[in-house]
Amino acid sequence: MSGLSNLASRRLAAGLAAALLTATPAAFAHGFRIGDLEIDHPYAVPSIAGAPNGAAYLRGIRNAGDRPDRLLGAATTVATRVELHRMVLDGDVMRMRAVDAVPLPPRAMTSLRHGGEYHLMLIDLKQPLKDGDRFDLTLRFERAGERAVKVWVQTPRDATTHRH
Ligand SMILES: [Cu+2]
Repeated sequence: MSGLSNLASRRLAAGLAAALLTATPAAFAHGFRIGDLEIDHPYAVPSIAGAPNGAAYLRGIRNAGDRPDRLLGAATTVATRVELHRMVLDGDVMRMRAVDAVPLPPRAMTSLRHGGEYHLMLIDLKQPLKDGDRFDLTLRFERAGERAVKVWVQTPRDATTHRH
């Protein structure tokens, strides 16, 4: 298959997936459960050439229980370590700060989408992250314990450059 037709078919597949996602969100996203937590669609953006770090996100984590939980950290085979980062406004500049935990209030969905308040920073990538890749990530929760998830590398349509 030539590069062009491959690209065209990938675009078609992406467009089809987006259309199906809009129609039936649950069927075409991927998700995981542990205890009261529903982990919705872990994903990462392709890494920038030469960049030491990458970023991973989740569409959200829904705490369906009555008690608060917290995301305390994560580990992955593709990076030396993972940090929890929070975007904070410093004067009129958005900066990222490493935080100890991401709070997961009961009966609520907490978003960790790109461009949002929280994300996972993949420190010291061992390999570049390319569109279509999958990698393993283990999330560690204060109450629910540990859960291994699969992260999908993809380019969001509204992707912005993430610099560190
Ligand atoms: Cu960050």
